[in-house]
Amino acid sequence: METIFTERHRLRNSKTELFGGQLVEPFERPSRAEYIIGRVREVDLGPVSEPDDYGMDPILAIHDADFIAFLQGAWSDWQSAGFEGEAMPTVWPARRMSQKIPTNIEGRLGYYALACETTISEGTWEAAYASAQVALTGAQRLNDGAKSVFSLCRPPGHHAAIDMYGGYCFVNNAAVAAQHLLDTGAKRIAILDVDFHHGNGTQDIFDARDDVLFISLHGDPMDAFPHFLGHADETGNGNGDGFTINYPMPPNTDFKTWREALQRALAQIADYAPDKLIISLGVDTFESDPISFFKLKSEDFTTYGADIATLNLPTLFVMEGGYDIAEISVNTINVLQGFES
Ligand code: SP5
Ligand code: ZN
Repeated sequence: METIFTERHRLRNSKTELFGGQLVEPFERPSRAEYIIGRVREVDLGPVSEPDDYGMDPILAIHDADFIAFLQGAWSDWQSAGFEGEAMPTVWPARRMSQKIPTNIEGRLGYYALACETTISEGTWEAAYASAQVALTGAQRLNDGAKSVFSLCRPPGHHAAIDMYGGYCFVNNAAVAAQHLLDTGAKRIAILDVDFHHGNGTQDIFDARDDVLFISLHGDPMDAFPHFLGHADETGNGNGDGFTINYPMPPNTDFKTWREALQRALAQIADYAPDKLIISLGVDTFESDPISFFKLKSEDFTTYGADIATLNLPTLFVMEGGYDIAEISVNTINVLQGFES
């Protein structure tokens, strides 16, 4: 399997995350991608290629233009305001307040953030842009006839909504890739999100559409981030009614239970008969992930990679989360090797 990767991910190197009331080293850090690309090379998964540059249009096909302009200017605006630390919101347009977009950077941060653990730092936009190009290049490889591709995206994307960032995500890489496939001939795309966290951004983007089936397996939002989306009764709206499917699961869910949800999801994808499949691949379902609560073991990742392959669809794997530094590379590559076995 070919891997698409760029060192430009290192431009996302924030120093702080708000966690437990303290500023800590971010869980989403450059070494994540270095471990994964190291394992890709160690097991000789296949060639590693640089992304091509598809420009801004595919990003603006998914995200609100003012939101993208905000991301592009946020670090500079924050510095101009004279702040010493990294950019983070402290106020939100909460219930019954005005939804007018402020001009001031502190107001704009609150307007566009869905969470404040994720700071914006120098290079964040440049890395997010490059990460989207990694996803786009992988999607185009499927168009060119590849059976499967691994887009080693960093920063991740599935929490990024039409006009919101957070959860370590800025641009929704999987959604940008899906739209590219639709704009280049596909009629239907399925996105299966196996990251521990609900893919609220992807759900938001395709909520009212029937040309993308979105299915997510995740920690129940009653207990897990992002807390405010991902319930089982969210099934899509308008034309999209029935094309969003959520499988929230409780703390300590083991592989047997998780795999039952996966098998149901795979049957639903087969019924939908998409032209291509995108996997939002987070490995934070691992039993010792530091911020999650599922109990998958390393060998389970191989098993479910093989399960996904039974769909026999052209498949793009887009990297999302996974934070147990020592094990994420093994678990990620286990999925890809299981798929190819
Ligand atoms: C892409 C992705 O996986 N993003 C996840 C972002 C989660 N950020 C908030 C984490 C809050 C975790 N609280 C867990 C407490 C564990 N005891
Ligand atoms: Zn996650």
